Amino acid sequence: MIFHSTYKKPVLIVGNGVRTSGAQELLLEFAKKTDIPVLTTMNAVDLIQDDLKLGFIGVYGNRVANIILSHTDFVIAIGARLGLRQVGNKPEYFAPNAKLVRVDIDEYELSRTVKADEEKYLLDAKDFFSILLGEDVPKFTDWKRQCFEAKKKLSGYDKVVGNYCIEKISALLPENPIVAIDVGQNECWSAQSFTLNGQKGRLLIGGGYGAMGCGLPFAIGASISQGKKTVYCITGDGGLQMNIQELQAVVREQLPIKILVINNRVLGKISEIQELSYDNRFAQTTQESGYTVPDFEKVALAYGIKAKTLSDYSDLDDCKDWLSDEGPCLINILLPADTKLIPKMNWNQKTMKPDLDADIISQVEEVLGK
Ligand SMILES: Cc1ncc(C[n+]2csc(CCOP(=O)(O)OP(=O)(O)O)c2C)c(N)n1
Repeated sequence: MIFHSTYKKPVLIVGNGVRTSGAQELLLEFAKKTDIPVLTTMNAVDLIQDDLKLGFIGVYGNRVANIILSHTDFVIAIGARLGLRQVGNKPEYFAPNAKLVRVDIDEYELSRTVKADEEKYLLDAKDFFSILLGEDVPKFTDWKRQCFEAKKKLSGYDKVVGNYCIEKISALLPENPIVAIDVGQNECWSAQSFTLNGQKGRLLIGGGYGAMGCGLPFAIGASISQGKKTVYCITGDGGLQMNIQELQAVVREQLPIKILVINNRVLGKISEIQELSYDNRFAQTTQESGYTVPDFEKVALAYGIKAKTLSDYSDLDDCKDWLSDEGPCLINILLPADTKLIPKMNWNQKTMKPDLDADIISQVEEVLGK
């Protein structure tokens, strides 16, 4: 028996293991049957859409997802590593009031302890969902409603230009797009703010590997594996420069890959840390400190790929046709160099930066506390 009647505010945390085990349908069936709120890891943001989507947990996660975690009394983590990026470096602040159940097929991951009294199941996610579906689990409709009310209250917060840019891109893509994403701020903005149209779209995220430069090769592999299907590639300027020679593979193989460069002309994820945590001591991350970018439009044109530079993401409407035609393209979207990635979990605390108004936080706490 996994569920006990004492639990009033349970959540699932699902990781990409749920997809690799082929358990997505079972997850949806269980979530709909029980109304248990579902949170995801960053790698698994594309598992849950529409009226079930609350967001992802962790260091750069959606604030509402992390706040819900602090209110829950029961967490079942399935196919989710629960590593440092998800838990933070103070495990006692991770779901502090909750009993934790962890399900994984990787014995090594389960050999780590997140909470002293956690319950572990060395099981395939599909098998575990079959067990859950066989149990007599009550419905948690009120708790789910509270979670979505909290999400609504926070919906106007924690957005910067990178998030708006991703929202704009996702609004222009067709149903069920395949989107390959690089590493850095662009990756986190995508995870935070991409809305997939349809249930079968994919956001391919390298996640824990942190392999800058993966975006374009990821897109090439995804396109070829799907019979040269259209794939959208979201990348930073630094990531693109790491494997820029693969533009030739796009041309040679005639792949309809649409490259969207989120170009802030800095190695943003790192320059931001150097600014905020190292007293503005930039090193090889900004123009003044030894990092520069080429004119990506000209580079793409030299490879024979049509390209355009946009000084504002809102001009993306002008590229609508390019996003749906048969050929490759590169759209170089300029963002301010000082764009920040928010919110971010405070390493030694249970809160996220920036602090929000005490009033909105207490409203959210009240909604979830009822
Ligand atoms: C191969 C590799 N080198 C370095 C890093 C460390 N790193 C992570 S994000 C990042 C900056 C990425 O810059 P950019 O591609 O311009 O994206 P942005 O963060 O500005 O969106 C760096 C250097 C890494 N993850 N992988």
